[in-house]
Amino acid sequence: QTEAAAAPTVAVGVCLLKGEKVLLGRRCCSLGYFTFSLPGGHLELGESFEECAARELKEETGLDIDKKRMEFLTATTNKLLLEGGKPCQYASVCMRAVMEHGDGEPQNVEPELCDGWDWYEWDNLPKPLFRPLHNAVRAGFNPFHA
Ligand code: 8DG
Ligand code: MG
Ligand code: MG
Repeated sequence: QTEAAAAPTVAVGVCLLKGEKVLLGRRCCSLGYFTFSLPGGHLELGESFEECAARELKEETGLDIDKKRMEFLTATTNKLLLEGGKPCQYASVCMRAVMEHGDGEPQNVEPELCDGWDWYEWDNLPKPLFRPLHNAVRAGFNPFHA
């Protein structure tokens, strides 16, 4: 986000499920450095949540999942926090898609931002989790039963 980020931002996280597992990647950018995060990013002007989820997934993993396969989950949050001393507000939306035969494997398209993608069981998530995901898990969120 730019200098004058006075307005709230909308963030979209994507729970990509494969069997009993969910896709996470370890971040290697400054925000949430070394934590495991869902693919995701910021909603762009004019985008639907489904379009944003499909675009971010494609940009970050190379996977082509049609926006029609993106399901809206009701696990939304709206948080005011400090980022580098500045107040930032994130409204976060969570989307879900289920991997199908022929979808291929995720690639690490943005190696400057992510160490790599892997599949993890929800009951055995890696640590530390990216803050928004950590908070959701602590609040009882589970994309397999949402
Ligand atoms: P973009 O420029 O591609 O739009 O964004 P990005 O570079 O992919 O951004 P990001 O840091 O991955 O995510 C954007 C913001 O969204 C980040 O500041 C934190 C917030 N965020 C949530 N929930 C989630 C989530 O589940 N996954 C991700 N990746 N970000 C999330 O509030
Ligand atoms: Mg992105
Ligand atoms: Mg991202």
